[in-house]
Amino acid sequence: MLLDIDPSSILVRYNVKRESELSPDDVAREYFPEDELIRNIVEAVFEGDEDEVLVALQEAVDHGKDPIGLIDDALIAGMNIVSQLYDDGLLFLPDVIISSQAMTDGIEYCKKISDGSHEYKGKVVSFVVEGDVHDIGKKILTVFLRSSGYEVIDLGSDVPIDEVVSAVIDNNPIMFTGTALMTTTMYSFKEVKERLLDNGVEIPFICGGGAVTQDFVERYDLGVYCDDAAVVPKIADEVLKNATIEELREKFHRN
Ligand code: B12
Repeated sequence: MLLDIDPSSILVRYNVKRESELSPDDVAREYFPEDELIRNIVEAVFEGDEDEVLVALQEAVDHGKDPIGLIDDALIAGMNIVSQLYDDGLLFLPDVIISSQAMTDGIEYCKKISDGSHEYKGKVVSFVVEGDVHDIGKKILTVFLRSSGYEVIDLGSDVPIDEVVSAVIDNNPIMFTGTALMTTTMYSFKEVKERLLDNGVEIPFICGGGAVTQDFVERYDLGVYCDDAAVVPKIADEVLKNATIEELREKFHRN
């Protein structure tokens, strides 16, 4: 009875045959955007081609695209495709590192060519939690804040709790931001918050990054959650208008 079964039809039925024929490039192409100027940047990030990223960015800017807008629309879009394919097991860590470097170079370039002649509206401290090196999201939010006229004291990644607490106390910012990409590291947020409250600091603590959820952040005082770095300047604008932490949660948290 078993001998009557054609194995190749089983592979087709369960899509194994087709999937194994698709290369990462084939899969990525399905995610590339239609706008050619944006697509060239996305593709260059995907390929991890630092030189081509800069060439494609300049071309897009020459055609009227806003350099800061390109961070979200093209550079992050390219990195998101890489992250997706990594999660799906189609790319490996070296691919991710090469693409993230190309994206970071692109962000620096956008920062350089955009008009940075703002007056500071206020000061913000940013950091990635202790034990966590994932700093791409933090770099992005720093660029957005700076390009919106905020002075950012960027403490970097894998920042010890003591250092965060001292920096917030010493710099007296309007708010501070924390990034965590790992479920094991995000608990540092709570300790940072407790140490600051012990020191009488009660400013908004904006938290985000892959592992962090709104549910987690809502459970501690000062915490305001957001999943999009581009929204952080809008939160800062509200803080300048004296919005309370409850009002920030109401405005920026999802129902
Ligand atoms: C790139 C990457 C790396 C790079 C990091 C390079 C760098 N300089 O950042 C390298 C290769 C070094 C790395 C190392 C490791 N990684 Co890694 N990595 C990733 C990967 C593929 C992409 C992360 C990323 O940069 N995404 C793009 C950015 C733009 O997204 P983002 O940071 O989340 O930011 C967005 C939002 O969250 C938000 N945001 C970010 N910060 C903030 C802050 C505020 C205030 C706000 C409002 C918003 C906000 O804004 C951004 C969008 O606008 C993820 C998988 C994934 N799909 O996420 C794994 C991932 C995060 N890594 C993981 C792990 C486990 C590791 C390693 C332990 C090694 C390993 N076995 O893979 C080490 C950790 C070393 C350490 N101690 O930190 C796990 C974490 C699992 C978990 N939930 O705990 C993930 C999820 C992979 C996985 N599926 O297992 N990694």
